[in-house]
Amino acid sequence: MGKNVTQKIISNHLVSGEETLGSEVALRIDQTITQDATGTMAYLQFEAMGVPRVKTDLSVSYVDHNTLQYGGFENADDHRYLQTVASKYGVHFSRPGNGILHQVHLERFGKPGGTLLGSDSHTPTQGGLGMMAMGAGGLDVAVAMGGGAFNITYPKVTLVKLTGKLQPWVSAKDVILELLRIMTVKGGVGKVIEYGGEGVDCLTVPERATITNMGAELGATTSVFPSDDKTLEFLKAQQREEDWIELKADADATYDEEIVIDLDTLEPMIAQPHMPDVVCKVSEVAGLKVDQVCVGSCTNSSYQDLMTVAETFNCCGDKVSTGLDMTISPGSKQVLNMIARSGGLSTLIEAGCRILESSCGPCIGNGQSPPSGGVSLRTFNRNFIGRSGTKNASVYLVSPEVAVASAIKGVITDPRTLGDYPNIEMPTEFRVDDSMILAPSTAAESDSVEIRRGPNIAPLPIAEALPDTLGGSVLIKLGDNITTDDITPAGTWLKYRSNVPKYSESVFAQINSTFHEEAQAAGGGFVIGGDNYGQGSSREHAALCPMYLGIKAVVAKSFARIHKDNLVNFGILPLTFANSADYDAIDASDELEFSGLAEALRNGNETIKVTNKTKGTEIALEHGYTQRQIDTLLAGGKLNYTKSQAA
Ligand code: MIC
Ligand code: SF4
Repeated sequence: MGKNVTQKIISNHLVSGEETLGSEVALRIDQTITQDATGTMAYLQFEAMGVPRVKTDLSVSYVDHNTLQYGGFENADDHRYLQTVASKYGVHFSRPGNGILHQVHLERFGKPGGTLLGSDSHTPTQGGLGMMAMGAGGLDVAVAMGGGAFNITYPKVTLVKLTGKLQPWVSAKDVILELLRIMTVKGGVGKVIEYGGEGVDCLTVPERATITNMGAELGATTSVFPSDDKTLEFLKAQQREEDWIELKADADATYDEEIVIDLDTLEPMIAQPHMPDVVCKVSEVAGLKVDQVCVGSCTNSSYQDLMTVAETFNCCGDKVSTGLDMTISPGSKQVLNMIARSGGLSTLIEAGCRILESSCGPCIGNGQSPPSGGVSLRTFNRNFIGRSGTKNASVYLVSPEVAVASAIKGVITDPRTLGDYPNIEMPTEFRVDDSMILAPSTAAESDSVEIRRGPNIAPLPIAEALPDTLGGSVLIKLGDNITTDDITPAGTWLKYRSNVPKYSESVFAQINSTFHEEAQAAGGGFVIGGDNYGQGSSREHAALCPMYLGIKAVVAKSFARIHKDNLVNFGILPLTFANSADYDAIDASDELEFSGLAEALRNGNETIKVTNKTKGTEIALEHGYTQRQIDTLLAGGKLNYTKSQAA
């Protein structure tokens, strides 16, 4: 039987496991990427593993998140640590200013048919090149750098069939917003989203990458496009033709599910506050006054995106409305340089845009927090409450076309009302200059490279082996779709990513500012969640910091994939209600006890019982762990487990 693109890549990288739906497979990882906000932990963990050099084909460490943090040495120390540790262990280092990891990796390194593991949830961006690229916690990436396989549940493959052709002023962002409307933020869990159909032909690689990037918001394992002539065109334009292979689904390939999106009739779409799946047509909310427009992020900061914005100002001879602020963050140095040379940058400056660095910037809450109660339109991928830094702001997610139309008019505007579409083509030649990517030391030189650590780099906390009895109280009870930004916020906290004791003060701080003190005073305890607990970012801090505070288990209706893996990696038990109605049978402050826990896991029991001592009831929980996850939990997390395996 024929195979689809996903199945082909999995087969070519299979280390162990059965290629059947739902079984755990271990995959060989060709490349890894990290960014500074998750990278310091990944490299501290890599160091703790004691492997002398990375064993991947290519590993790259990017600095793009905390590039401009105000008030202290922390970020600069982190950057210095990252640069030295990369050089020592054989990792390429992309300097601050070179751009956002996903954009730069697409330009310079991603390879069709390969596998990539990244400590960032938007790693699937490289699916735009036909790569199987997955987000994971830093520890999983560290293990992959050490040559270890990455485990996934053999996914369902959903075919998203694109028919027709994008119409003027409608772009790739609208495709993924429409898919989010259809599938919701948990619709992709356990699935790979594979794109096909004739509509694929009208999309350039950067456009495809916008779509696969935001597949992260569906909760999908990853998203992937075929590798075709368009892929070859892009790689040629990046002077990397030799990286191309053709990769297409066989004619008789089958899929577990099929969704059709008709590009001919697709309209400009918008995600409303405060979730990426609260999507409607722009025309339905047109006219709403806007206070801020931000263009950029790993979703929409390519040359084509920014030139579309510039040319729209140009054609209409217009400026940014006096009622709002507009910022532009180019995705990479290459993009910034090219819009500068083509005159686009000057158009943007003349129009009144504020030009920011090539980095994540406002997307991760570094600057540009909207005014109180303000409306912010962003070409980004996440609009979770508070992520912008202003809790009562309303953040909308849109395409660059909608962003510029609204910036000109001062209110949310359907760009189709503007006139002729500029229709920017992908360049046939990009300006290639890798001088901001530093090659590592050679193996022979590596001994003489000194790793430099500042005081912000705190030692790694390590979990303890799982005891047989776990007791304590419910420290917090939460609803559905709790994000990792709710658990460990970014913004002003970001500079403590290498300092777990300090960063742990942020845990659930947006919900209860004294949570960390209460947790520590109680000697730890439990968290209760609803559906899709831990969605959003891959930050393992959302497990590591709760572990540091003594959280022993999270009981929820369901979990997001990366976060569930991160909990296991740090020795916290993710458990689900056998009967979701039992969510109502546990309240905050209830005393819970698990007895015979380790024993039950060792014996392969599929159900675990927890006693609610306050209510005098017993509740059945499920875990769905694989043997590897059980061994990891029993050992007290992945670092302990990996070390014991190596020994
Ligand atoms: C994000 O978009 O939330 C981040 C910051 O890029 C994260 C990683 C992180 O928390 O450091 C992600 O998406 O994984
Ligand atoms: Fe950076 Fe935002 Fe992309 Fe995360 S989503 S990698 S913060 S640009």
